[in-house]
Amino acid sequence: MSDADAQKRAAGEAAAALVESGMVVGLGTGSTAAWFVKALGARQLDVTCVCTSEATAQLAASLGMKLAELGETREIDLTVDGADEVGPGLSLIKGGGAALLREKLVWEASKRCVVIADAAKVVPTLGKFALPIEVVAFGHKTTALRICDALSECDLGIAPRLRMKDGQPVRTDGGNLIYDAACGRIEEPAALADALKSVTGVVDHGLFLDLADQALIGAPDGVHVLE
Ligand code: ABF
Repeated sequence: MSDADAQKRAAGEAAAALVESGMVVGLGTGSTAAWFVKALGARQLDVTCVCTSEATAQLAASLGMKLAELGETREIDLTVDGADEVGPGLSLIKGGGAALLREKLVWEASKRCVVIADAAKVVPTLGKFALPIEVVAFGHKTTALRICDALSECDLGIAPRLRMKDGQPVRTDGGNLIYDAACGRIEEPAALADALKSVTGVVDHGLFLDLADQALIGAPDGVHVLE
C-alpha cells in the first residue's frame, strides 16, 4: 500500500468512528471515501445511507448497508466525502470522480460534512487540480465557449477541456458531461463559482465553498483535524 493509500485509509477509518447508530449518513465517492464506506460497513451499525454515486451505492450494497434515495429520509446527519484539493478555509475542489453534482446535492442536504483526504490534497491555493465543470450534453461545445468567457472575466484565460475516457466523453451518473478547467491558481474562488453558475448549460462545478465543517487529513504522523 502506498503512503497516500495508507493516509486515505487512516482518514476514512477515523471518519467512520464519527458515525453513531441511528444516523442518516451521506456516503462520498472516490478511493478515500471507499475506505470510509468499508470501515463503516464493518461496524455494522443501524444507519441509513444516502450515496453520492452509483459506484458508492454498489459498494455499500455489497457490504449489506441500508440505502435510501436523497430526499427519502429525514435530514442527513453526517456526510463524509473525499476531495481533490483542500484549500484555505476548507474550500475544496471536487469532481475528479465525475460525481460532483450528486455530491453537492447530498452535502447541501446534510447537517454536517466532513472531508477526508491524504496530506497531498492540502494546498495553500486552489487550482493546481483542474476544476471540473458539469454541463448538459445538449450544445456542450457552445456552452464551453461561454465557459471560456466566464473564465476570462475572472482573469483565467484558459480553455476548458472535455473529459474523455477510452476515446469517449465521460458521462456522469446523471448523463451530463464534464469539462476540466486547468486554472492553475484560483485567487477568487467565490467569484469564479458565481461566474460559472451563471453560464447557461453549466449544471454545477467542483468548487465546494463554505460546505465542509471539518477535514480529517491522513499524514505520515497520523490523522490531523482541520476546522
Ligand atoms: C470524490 O472524491 C470526488 O469529488 C473527488 O474528486 C474524489 C477524490 O478522489 P480520491 O479520494 O480517490 O482521491 O468525492
